[in-house]
Amino acid sequence: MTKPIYILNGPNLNRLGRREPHIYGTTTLAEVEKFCREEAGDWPLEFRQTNSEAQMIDWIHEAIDEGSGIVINPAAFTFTSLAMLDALKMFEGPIIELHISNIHQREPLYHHSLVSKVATAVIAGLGAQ
Ligand code: CA2
Repeated sequence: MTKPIYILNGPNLNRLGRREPHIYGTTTLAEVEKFCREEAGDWPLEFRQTNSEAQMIDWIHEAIDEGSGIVINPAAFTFTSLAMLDALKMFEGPIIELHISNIHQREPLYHHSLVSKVATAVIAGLGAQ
């Protein structure tokens, strides 16, 4: 059985496309999910968003048991959550850290990602695409 890729979206990303379009664009998270499913074809996806750190950690645990890969936009948890970092460290497959904006072009508090330490690759600044 093909194991799903977990596409995990962190806090406030449910508001995507509705606020700060100059930074995050006008594409909604529902549209991002649609693009991902079109791209994935028959490959199963678990596409999720949460505003809760505990929920995000529980989903990473689920991915450890059942997933083939993780694509994660941890949003603000990127910079704050050692608990999420510890959970990601347990995942044995590829982890893609993704940010819609280029965090390195932004204010200094957005520059130091904890997640990058465990990410296989990092995508930042390509917008919803
Ligand atoms: O660029 C990204 O994808 C970020 O992960 C977004 C986070 C920010 O903390 C990271 O530095 C970079 C913030 C997400 C806020 O989501 C919004 C969605 C719609 C409108 C405003 C904010």
